[in-house]
Amino acid sequence: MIVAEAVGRVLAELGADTAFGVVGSGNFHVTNALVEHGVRFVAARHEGGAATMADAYARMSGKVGIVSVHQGPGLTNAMTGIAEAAKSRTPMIVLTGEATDVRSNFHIDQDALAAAVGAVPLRVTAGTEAVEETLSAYRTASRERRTVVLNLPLDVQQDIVPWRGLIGEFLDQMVASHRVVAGTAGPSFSTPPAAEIDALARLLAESRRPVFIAGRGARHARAELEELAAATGALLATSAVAKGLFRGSPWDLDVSGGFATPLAAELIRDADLVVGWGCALNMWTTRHGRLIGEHTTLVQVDLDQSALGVHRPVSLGLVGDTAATARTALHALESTAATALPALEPTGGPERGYRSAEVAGRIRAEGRWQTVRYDDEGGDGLIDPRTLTIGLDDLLPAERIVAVDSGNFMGYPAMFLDVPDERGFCFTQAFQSIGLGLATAIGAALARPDRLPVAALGDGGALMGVAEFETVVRLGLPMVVVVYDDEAYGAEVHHFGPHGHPLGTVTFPPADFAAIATGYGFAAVTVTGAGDLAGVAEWLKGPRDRPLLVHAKVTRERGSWWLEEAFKGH
Ligand SMILES: Cc1ncc(C[n+]2csc(CCOP(=O)(O)OP(=O)(O)O)c2C)c(N)n1
Ligand SMILES: [Mg+2]
Repeated sequence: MIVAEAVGRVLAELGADTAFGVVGSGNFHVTNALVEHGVRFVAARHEGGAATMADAYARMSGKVGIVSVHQGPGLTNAMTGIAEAAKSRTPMIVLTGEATDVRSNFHIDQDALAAAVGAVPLRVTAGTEAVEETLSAYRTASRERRTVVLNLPLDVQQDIVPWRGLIGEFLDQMVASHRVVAGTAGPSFSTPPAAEIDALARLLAESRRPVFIAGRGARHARAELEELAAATGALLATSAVAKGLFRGSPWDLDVSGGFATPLAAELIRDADLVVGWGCALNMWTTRHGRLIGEHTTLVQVDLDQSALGVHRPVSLGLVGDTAATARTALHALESTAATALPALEPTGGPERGYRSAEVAGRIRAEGRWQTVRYDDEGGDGLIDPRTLTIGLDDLLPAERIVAVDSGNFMGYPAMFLDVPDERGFCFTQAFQSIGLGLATAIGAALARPDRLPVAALGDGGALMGVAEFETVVRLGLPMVVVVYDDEAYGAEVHHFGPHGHPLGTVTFPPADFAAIATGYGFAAVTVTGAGDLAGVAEWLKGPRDRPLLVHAKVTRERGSWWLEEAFKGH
């Protein structure tokens, strides 16, 4: 067996079931080896799409994402998606050919490229090392939640791997022992030291108005966090990437930060204790700190010591797995006599901590954007994006998986489209790149074929990622792609327009998205008013054998208010 085949086989044996890529000569053999050993290969039309699809697939399936690209330009094309994955700590392996001969047109410093965006550059160096080096790449990706660029030098790819030789059996055993950890890319189950657990339990026991904010590192910890929150009377919120985690709980405030409802913002600001669980507590989640009250005690639980206190100073930082830490803290609270912690307040009926009948009633009445009043500004052939999104929310089945691109429009789908749980929302925006939304929806759709995939894009992001329109059609995905079309890079228009700057570089003539999509094989509906949504209802009733593009011509007078929040971050 040659190196390229061995790498593919090892990854397949470790449990990789889907890989995304664009095949050239430098990754031809490794990709075919993946396929031969049972991995589904999804051909993207641009490597940027492939990397983002794998990232989204990993986020929504819990598996390690696998990407396969050609050396040089194949890798450079994939870089934006790799940067997003690396910043988000997505466990992912990018298999790439590598031209090590400096005289090759394809030669670039691929290690430097990977390192520059926070990915881990690794390499297969020889036939005798190929299995161990591939296992090592997998370990780094899955256990350390890193995005790995695994270089496969062209001259090494043909080396013979002594798989069936003297050490063949040993290698088989090694693969088998790694497979135990391979199926899931989950975190380890470490807990903080007992003294820190006691300190957390004490703060919880003393708090009158605790709020939990769960981030990506807590997406596996719903049950544990809900139990601890119930015992301490905490309200529940998430960062944008964990949206949906507490769906169905009467104490769910939905997303904290720029997308928070006025009620959620008020309740979080009034908390006396905020605990961030696997959540960076960054400028988005805290609205540049404004959601953290002056007298609020801030606590952070994270697997990584280095994540603690980075964005906001915390009174207490605990290193541990979020589920295990919550469970241990609950035990500590329940055995207060043994641990000399203050006893929890007596329950006094259902009321405890922040959980009063009044708060429950307000969450029921005002806890969702759909119920927040607004003045519809549509007319003259343009639909208000809020009316559009609420209309879609009513029509689309609840079992959906929503992916959102970046831009001025992005809050509308993030705020007004409900999702069934944390695997119903895929938000690849750690790098704030536009153009990733459609590929995100494709990766998410393949991870959750039981759900209707919805891609929400701006006109700019849609055209940047347009190559993957063909992929959606070819894969037969029953996807709804919504284009919020303001004929502009609206984010720039609304940021610079009010200051009188010329806007010719960021505005465009009308583009006929319905015609563009139809050319790729989509069904299409153009929406200029709420009545046009009947076309969406009709498509939903039909066989859904072609994806649907909803070309929404949206109002454009004003920027969305979360946009100014975004520009504060630059
Ligand atoms: C790859 C990349 N290029 C440029 C930008 C800067 N940028 C941020 S939002 C935006 C406009 C996006 O336009 P569109 O998709 O139509 O959404 P809109 O803002 O109009 O709602 C641009 C160009 C970016 N974030 N990422
Ligand atoms: Mg636009």
